[in-house]
Amino acid sequence: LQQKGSVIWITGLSGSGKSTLACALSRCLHSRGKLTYILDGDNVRHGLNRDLSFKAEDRAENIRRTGEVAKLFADAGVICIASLISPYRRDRDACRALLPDGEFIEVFMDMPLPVCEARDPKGLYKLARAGKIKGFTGIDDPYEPPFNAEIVLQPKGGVCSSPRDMAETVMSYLEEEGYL
Ligand code: GGZ
Repeated sequence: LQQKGSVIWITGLSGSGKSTLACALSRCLHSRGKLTYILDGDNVRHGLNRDLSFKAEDRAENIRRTGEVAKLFADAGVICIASLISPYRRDRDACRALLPDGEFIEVFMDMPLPVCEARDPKGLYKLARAGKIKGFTGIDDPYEPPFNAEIVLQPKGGVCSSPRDMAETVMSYLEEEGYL
């Protein structure tokens, strides 16, 4: 097997484009002959983590389990793309610590809350503003941005990049750092 596994961990608010980037990135990697697997918070919460709520300790457990599974994929030589809000720095850093240096690549979707809230693809921000969802990240629950993410994606001059362009940015990083 030629491929070396790694974990690409995408963190950011709901509606920041994590899942979309994960799909676009996975497609780019496939076209380069790389094997990938996406662990998306929303999906993992329907199966493996369906017993977990959104209170802090359950979010921590959600991240911990997903990080352990991501590590298994990386051990098997797969590029595992994890896309979860993962709002707490400590939980993300614990996942990083599971992997050898250089095998955990943190991607921060640095999207302003108003942009995410305006997108509101599932109407969850609206419900959170109305008090119908309690403890919603960015509204009445914290999000701790990373201090040392390998890649930070943010709008340029107030304009958000397309998913494809964001995927290209990550691909350039992977290329330059010798992952491809
Ligand atoms: C944040 C919530 C909440 C609360 C439901 N806070 O954008 P989505 O809708 O489709 O994906 C979000 C998903 C978050 O799951 P994660 O596993 O990524 O979260 S964490 O890493 O914090 O454990 C959102 C929806 O679930 N959702 N309630 N209270 N997002």
